[in-house]
Amino acid sequence: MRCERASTSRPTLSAYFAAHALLPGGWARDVLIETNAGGDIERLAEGAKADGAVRLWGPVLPGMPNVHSHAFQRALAGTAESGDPARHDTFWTWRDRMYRLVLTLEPPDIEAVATWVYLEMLKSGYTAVGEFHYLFHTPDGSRYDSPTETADRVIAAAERSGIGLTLLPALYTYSGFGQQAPSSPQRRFAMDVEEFCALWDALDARIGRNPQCTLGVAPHSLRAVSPQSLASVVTHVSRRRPEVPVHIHVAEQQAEVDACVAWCGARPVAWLLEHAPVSERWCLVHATHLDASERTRAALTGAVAGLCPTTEANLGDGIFPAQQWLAGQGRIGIGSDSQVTIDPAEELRWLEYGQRLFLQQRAVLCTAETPSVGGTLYRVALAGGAQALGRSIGRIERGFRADLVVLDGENSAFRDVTGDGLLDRYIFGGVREPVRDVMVGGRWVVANRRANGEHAAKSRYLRAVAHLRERA
Ligand code: NGQ
Ligand code: ZN
Repeated sequence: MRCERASTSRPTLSAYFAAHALLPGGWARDVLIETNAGGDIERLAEGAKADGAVRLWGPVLPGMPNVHSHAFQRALAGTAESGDPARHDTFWTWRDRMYRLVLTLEPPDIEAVATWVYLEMLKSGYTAVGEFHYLFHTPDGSRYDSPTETADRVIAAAERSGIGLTLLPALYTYSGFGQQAPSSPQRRFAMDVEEFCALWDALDARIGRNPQCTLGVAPHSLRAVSPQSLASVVTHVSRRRPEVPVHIHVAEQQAEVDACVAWCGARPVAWLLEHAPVSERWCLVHATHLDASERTRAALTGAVAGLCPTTEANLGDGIFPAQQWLAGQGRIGIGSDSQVTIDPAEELRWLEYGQRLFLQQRAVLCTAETPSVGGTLYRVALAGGAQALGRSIGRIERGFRADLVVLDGENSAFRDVTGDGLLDRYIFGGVREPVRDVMVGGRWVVANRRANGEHAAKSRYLRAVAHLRERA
């Protein structure tokens, strides 16, 4: 990935003027945002004059981080929705279908699908993504000449689209608790700790210091690693980079919880809290199944719960106890995971709706200080998302990346409303195409709803998907 460096001479600033912008201290009026050549916010003034600044077309939000993506699964979205009344369709039968897709993707397909998915993310208001990447080997399990072959494709896709990337290479060694041998389709990603650490080091060298891209690590799940391999990879990467984000799928399915209890006598989150240095650096993806003690203790670590409400609904995972989690100071980030939905507003809406349906209440995820549900959810997901992705994002503030989402000020939903009411309309108002323009790292990547290179990226995506269907 190209490294944008701030020039050592006086940086050229670009100036933008927003009538309304969501700043860390709250909604502000007449905000002048100046960005430097390195893509950071250099200056910020409230109650300012527009002067020569570019006027933005609507209310301005910090771009939303997407903490959990498997980009390639876009090719499966909407194709696995028929069932058989005679048998239960479950997460595990869906996973068999997903694995069939896994065995058809060649590196150019991985790049074409990811590029298009990242453009879709940008158009919907995500400005950064955590790509939980595990398709490292060839479809028959042999190794590519370059161990970073497929990760390079993900990096290239992020670079071409313009989205900020936290690459999360995944260690996947076993098919189940107690170090069960990987299944046949898992040959595409199964590897041991030694091979994984060499790969991680190669990626670390490849990415280097880059304001648009950073590296994390992802022990896939407690099912897929052993206590020793989990400890080894976390120690290895932390020695090189103590601040590195650690992401893990943790308690998504009840069957997974049951298998964990059968293996060690403890539930997965309880086991993890006992045996791993869970902290603010960690993102507990699909921490769906928590008992009261796990919930309280996990929230206190400062780890982010990585929630993907539309995927969790699609896969029949269960409902995360978001009300109690937030009441216990728990942190939350949102993700598009299997890409059945690529829209932060829809993830946040379903996070709230899951609680409403379960509790038979309204306006659940809000606080006395922030009575607006939209205002609460958007802020919570910005803070948790930025933390989980380990980059300076999620705030319109000096020194942070200039990642901005401009809502469509001409849409009637956003007229005659200010402050958090805008976020309630955005998330719950049934607004079609609410996002107009998107800036990432000081660069416009979506202008008037069109993403840079959208046409070519879409053709490449459609061609890739057609090939995949032929190969399936
Ligand atoms: C994944 N997806 O890594 O893509 C998983 C399925 C697995 C979700 N957990 C694979 N939603 O869990 O082994
Ligand atoms: Zn996942």
